[in-house]
Amino acid sequence: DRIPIKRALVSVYDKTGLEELVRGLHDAGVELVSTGGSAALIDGLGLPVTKVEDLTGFPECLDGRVKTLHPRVHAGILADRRLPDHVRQLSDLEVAPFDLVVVNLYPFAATVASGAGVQDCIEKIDIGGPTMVRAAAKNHASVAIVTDGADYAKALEAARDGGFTRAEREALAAKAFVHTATYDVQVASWMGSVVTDTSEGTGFPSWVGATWDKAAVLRYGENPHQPAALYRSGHGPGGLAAAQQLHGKEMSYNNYVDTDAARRAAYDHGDAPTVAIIKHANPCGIAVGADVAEAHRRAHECDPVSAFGGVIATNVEVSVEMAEQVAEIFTEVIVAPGYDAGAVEVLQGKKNIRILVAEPLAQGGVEMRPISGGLLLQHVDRFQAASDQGGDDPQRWTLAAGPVADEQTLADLAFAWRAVRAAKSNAILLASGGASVGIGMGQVNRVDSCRLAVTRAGDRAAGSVAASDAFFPFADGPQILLDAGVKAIVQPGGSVRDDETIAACQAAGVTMYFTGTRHFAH
Ligand code: 93A
Repeated sequence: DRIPIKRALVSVYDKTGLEELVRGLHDAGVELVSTGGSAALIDGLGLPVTKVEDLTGFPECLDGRVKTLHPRVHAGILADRRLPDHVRQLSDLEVAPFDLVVVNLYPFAATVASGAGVQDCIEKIDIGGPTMVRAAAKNHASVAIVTDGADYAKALEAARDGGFTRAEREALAAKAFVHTATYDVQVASWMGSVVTDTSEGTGFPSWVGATWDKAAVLRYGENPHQPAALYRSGHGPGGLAAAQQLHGKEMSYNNYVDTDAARRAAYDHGDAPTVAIIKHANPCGIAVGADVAEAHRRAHECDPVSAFGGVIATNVEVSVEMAEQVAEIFTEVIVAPGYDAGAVEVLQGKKNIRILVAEPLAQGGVEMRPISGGLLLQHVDRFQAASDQGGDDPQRWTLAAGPVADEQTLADLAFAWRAVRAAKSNAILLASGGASVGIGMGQVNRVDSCRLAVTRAGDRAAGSVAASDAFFPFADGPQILLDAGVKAIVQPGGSVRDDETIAACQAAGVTMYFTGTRHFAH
């Protein structure tokens, strides 16, 4: 699956190592095509080179903004040579394909860091470069993409040895997409802090509006002195941002935060009717039930004091029976994928409750969190992450102490393990019969979370099971659970002091499973 390198497109801003690369490519019989500055350097070495302008028949223009943005370049990169039709079209159009693309981008981040002015920074936003990089990476079946000088030696070796293998081209393509994604995040976060648009009174950066659609100006943010708005992603599933409100006051910023957390918690238990009650983005009760009304009763029982003024989410339609229960309790928001006939009318009896319909939570995706001067992106945490060490499926857990759990205990452990990640770390969740009975969360050490969970559970701690979102670093936390009468524990394991926790469980005759995988939520 090697593809011989016969023709290479070279367009690099940073010319470090370029001489050695192009000499080597030339010696290996590779034809070179290149942009202005890069072509001049190659020409200066006395090597034959085709200028992109000569290839396209179109001059580099607009101060270099348009150099390689031309179909003669991009058809040569994007043709999938496994497809006879692509090969035929190239030949009809008299476009020769590229086997190798070598690009490094305008130094945007370094220009910003040098203190350059806004316009200079804008000129350093590379457009043609990432376009070539992404095109070549997409078409890695036919083309190898090199974006890093550290890979030049490999490229030379490949040119001499019949080309890169498919696996090598794939790895280079993945690296290239990371490179362009990082680059765009640098641009986006710089624009966010520099190019601000205060015309709408919110003081939000204009790129926000370029990326998302403004859906509502909120009364205020987390506090009354913070201007706030809701933006909706123009792509993908609508989610909470596109929820329909059937009743009640306007949604507030904090309502959205809590409702989002509630939905996450409610959609973690598969098809089982599930109810999560959230306050300040943390659960004060999560339960599954034979029906949604039962799930709600049991979620509410976990911590009725905290559930006052809470946000309720379900993963199934709200029944009239559940609506009657909710109508008894002061509730800020209820969100569900739908409502049985008559349920909305019952809820509407409460003037202030916000009633939302939102499509089921889509799993997966990417989430963002801004930090000062930047933006963090990550894939959303998900279940069933089977790893070499274990996974979320109880079948993959390792028995670390005590007897094998009976079916009911294992089901409770599985529920607790799924529910615990709805609480902010450090999180300890006690459960019994598919309902949380005590949750300790958001503490800066795991011992306090254990204490909190046990205190909240009261006499329900005895005979319950416990889940910990990450491993116990010491046996002190588990000892609190054991002293309270917890009958089984599930946790990731992996601490250097696991043996102390195992010994404590053994001494108490309590079952403990290791999942080998953790679910922090900060
Ligand atoms: O201004 S651009 O965004 N427009 C383009 O069409 C284009 N094509 C290549 N920048 C473009 N490039 C970039 O030029 C490459 O990413 C590379 O960083 C640089 C190489 O230019 P030269 O070979 O003239 O030094």
